Amino acid sequence: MTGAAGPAGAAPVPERKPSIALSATRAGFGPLLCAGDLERGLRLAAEVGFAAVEISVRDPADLGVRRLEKLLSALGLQLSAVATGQSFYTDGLNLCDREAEIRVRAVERFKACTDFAARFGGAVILGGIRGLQACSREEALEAFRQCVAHAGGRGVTVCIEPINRYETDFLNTIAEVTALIGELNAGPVRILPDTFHMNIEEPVIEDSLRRAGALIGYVHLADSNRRAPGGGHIDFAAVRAALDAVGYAGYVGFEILPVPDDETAVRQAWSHWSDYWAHRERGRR
Ligand code: LER
Ligand code: MN
Repeated sequence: MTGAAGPAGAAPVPERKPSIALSATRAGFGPLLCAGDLERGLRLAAEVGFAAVEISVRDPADLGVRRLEKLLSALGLQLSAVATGQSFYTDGLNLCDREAEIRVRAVERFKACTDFAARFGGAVILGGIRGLQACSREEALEAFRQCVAHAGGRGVTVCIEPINRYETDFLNTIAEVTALIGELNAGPVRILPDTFHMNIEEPVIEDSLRRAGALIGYVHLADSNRRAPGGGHIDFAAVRAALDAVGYAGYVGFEILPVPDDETAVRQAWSHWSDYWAHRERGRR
């Protein structure tokens, strides 16, 4: 992947692409834009300039795949990733449930989301679908291994997201996910750092990003209050510098609240991208 030229004598900045998180369905989980009106979200993302969208999917069976293919292609958008948390938030399917049968159903749903991601060339996110850890660590690892094996067979990367302690009791930090990836000892698995969660869990966000290094496979950007960057107090210049330092070249996905409303939030995210990232990278504009 070619990078944009950096300052004279400096290493080139890796190319990254902006994406924004939408939802096909109305979601209990807040930071998804145009939830329940995916077409509006796709049109808005494209009009504003995004190169890609991340779609939070409850069950891929709910979605018209052909229509989505047509829309994405007509709008010139890529699918950066499929988010899977709604399977837990809406349907109670938890990869770490106490009941083996629920874990099996959660793995099946994750596989269906992975097949959907494969069709569009995106990654699949393993975040909220791990719910609260009610099974043993070995049982959780076994469920994760099945998810990763299925994804590997389809050329899809699984991005495991550390999520803050107020949302889950399992895998809150970058260090915990790094250790887990070592234990899984299976590919293709990467870490998905989300700046909102990192602001709660990591002593110094940029130091943890540097430590994660080449394991970073996708990034979620949101400010300390889940608004678009600039709405809170995270230092995004430091975040960008850390991603530059580790040579991260991949999607940078905004996962933000529809505050004050969907359209304003999409535009605020784009304006942050333009101010902090796009002048150093090749976006669509
Ligand atoms: C999902 O990407 C996320 O960040 C979590 O807050 C979901 O629970
Ligand atoms: Mn996230």
